[in-house]
Amino acid sequence: VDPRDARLSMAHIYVAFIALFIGGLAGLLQVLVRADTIKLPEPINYYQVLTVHGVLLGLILTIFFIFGFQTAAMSRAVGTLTDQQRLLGWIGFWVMTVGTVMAAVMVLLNEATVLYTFYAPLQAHWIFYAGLALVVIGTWLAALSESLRWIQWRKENPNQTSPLIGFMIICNNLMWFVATIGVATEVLFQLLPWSLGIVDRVDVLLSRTLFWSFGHALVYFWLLPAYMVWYVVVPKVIGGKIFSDSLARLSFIMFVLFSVPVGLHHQLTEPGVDASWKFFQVVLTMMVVIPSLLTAFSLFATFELRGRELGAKGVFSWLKKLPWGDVRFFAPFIGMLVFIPGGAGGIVNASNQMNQLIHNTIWVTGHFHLTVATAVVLTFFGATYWLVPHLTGRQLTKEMNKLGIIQTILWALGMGIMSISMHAAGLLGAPRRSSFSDYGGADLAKTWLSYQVGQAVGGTLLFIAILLFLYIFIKLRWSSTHKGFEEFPIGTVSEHAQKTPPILENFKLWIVILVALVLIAYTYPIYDIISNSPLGSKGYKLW
Ligand code: HAS
Repeated sequence: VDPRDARLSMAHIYVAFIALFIGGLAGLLQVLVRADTIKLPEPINYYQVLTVHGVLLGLILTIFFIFGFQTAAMSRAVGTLTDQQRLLGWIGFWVMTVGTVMAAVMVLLNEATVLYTFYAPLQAHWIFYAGLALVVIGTWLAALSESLRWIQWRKENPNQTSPLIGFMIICNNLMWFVATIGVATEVLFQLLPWSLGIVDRVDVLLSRTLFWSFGHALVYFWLLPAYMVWYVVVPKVIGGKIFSDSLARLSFIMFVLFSVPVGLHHQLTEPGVDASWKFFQVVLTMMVVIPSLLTAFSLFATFELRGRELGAKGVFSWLKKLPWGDVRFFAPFIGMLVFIPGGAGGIVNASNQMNQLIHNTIWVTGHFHLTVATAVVLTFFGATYWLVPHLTGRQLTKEMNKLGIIQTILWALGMGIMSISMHAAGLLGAPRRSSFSDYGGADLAKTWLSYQVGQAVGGTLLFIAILLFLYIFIKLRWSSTHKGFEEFPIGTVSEHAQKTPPILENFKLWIVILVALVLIAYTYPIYDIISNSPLGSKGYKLW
């Protein structure tokens, strides 16, 4: 990666890891409070800490890391950014950073204790919403800067298939542009005017619906960069080949099509939305499971083919041939493994009857700690171990590799203990997003206690793992003893794979289908919400 692009990428990564430290500390406080081990000193309250945790880890760590990673990957695989593209990237970075500081200050002042989902009726200071709006605008500029580089490549190489990781970044950015329209509408036309006192009331159902039209695509925006590492980087690290270029592209296109029109599966218990629309979006949710199943198939194939190439004969003996001692493989692999139960939990959540049981319980928190906080974040950690030395002219030494393996094991162990406890307590009815309470000595609440201790043990291990990760990061970034060269691994496609059909790169077609699906899935439900709004005859003047 060109050093000028590397600087832009690293700037994002610094902000991401500052967020990781503060957000992780907030997480530690939460598990300790829930287990009744500590009490927060006045005037700090539980929901304030929960908001710090969710916003910094769910939004800031992920968004900044993803744009840092994508900028570096675009520069490496497609080509160095032009000066204008890089300038746009820097403007995006600063707009996002200013927005983050505005939002973070309001949360720390307890003026925006609205959790990371921030929809009405919880209300924050307008500076928090303005900060979030800037973060979104900044991401658009960052995404545009990367996308322009890819468009330039297409012009310079007509009728050729673009580099796989570049194509994947375009898919992720396209999904992001479309997904953020809903949340930008909510922030600009509902939350900002409301918090500024320009309007007295906003429609809460509309606010939630607009949020979730973005909220589920957000989870795939987190996931797809991890998939980029799984599809493109891991095959190179293990010395194998990408199983199929077409299959990888097909799965990304399916994410583009089906990630946005599925938000209602977060609102299955919402009384104000007609069941038929929920059913329709649940069908689309099951469609968005398919690309993950394609991915699982493709990864198994990559691993097995490589193992066989190295002489494995038995049904599973290829597993033994994988490079278990290499953290660049080990961390993302553990992420993949954990994604199997995480994804299965998602299918449970999306099934209407089972959703009635788990909705708003701590089961859901367990689900997303397996998916985003393990499958995705462990992959990001694994990528950091080679990306940061690559970008800063250093090397992943044997000693750091070993520490990375220990860090991965600690993370998997901590998350395993915490998430299993969360799933179990959730099935017993323990609510999510609540501080410690014995609920007036209720018998049911007593059954949750041991699981809350489990969560505290897991959460403490996780905080230790964060400290170890940051130590490795600082060593890899600044220690002069690590000077050298580290590869940015990009795999090549297997010679047995079929040629990629050009239709997969026909974004005009995919955009038309995507817009049609979003319009079908949301036009009527939103019309229905507005026309039945409790704001009465002023229903159309919601903002
Ligand atoms: Fe989810 C709630 C449904 C995936 C994150 N989800 C959440 C929330 C978050 C989140 C943050 O339908 C909470 C939001 C809030 O605060 O309220 N989710 C799904 C479904 C999927 C899914 C159907 N979720 C994710 C991913 C996330 C994520 C990915 C983050 C990155 N989720 C829901 C629903 C709710 C929900 C409801 C709302 C619940 C409620 O009522 O509130 C699917 O996309 C999952 C498909 C995945 C698979 C797994 C494929 C496995 C692979 C690994 C292969 C492994 C290998 C290694 C090769 C089917 C690809 C193998 C090696 C060996 C040796 C074995």
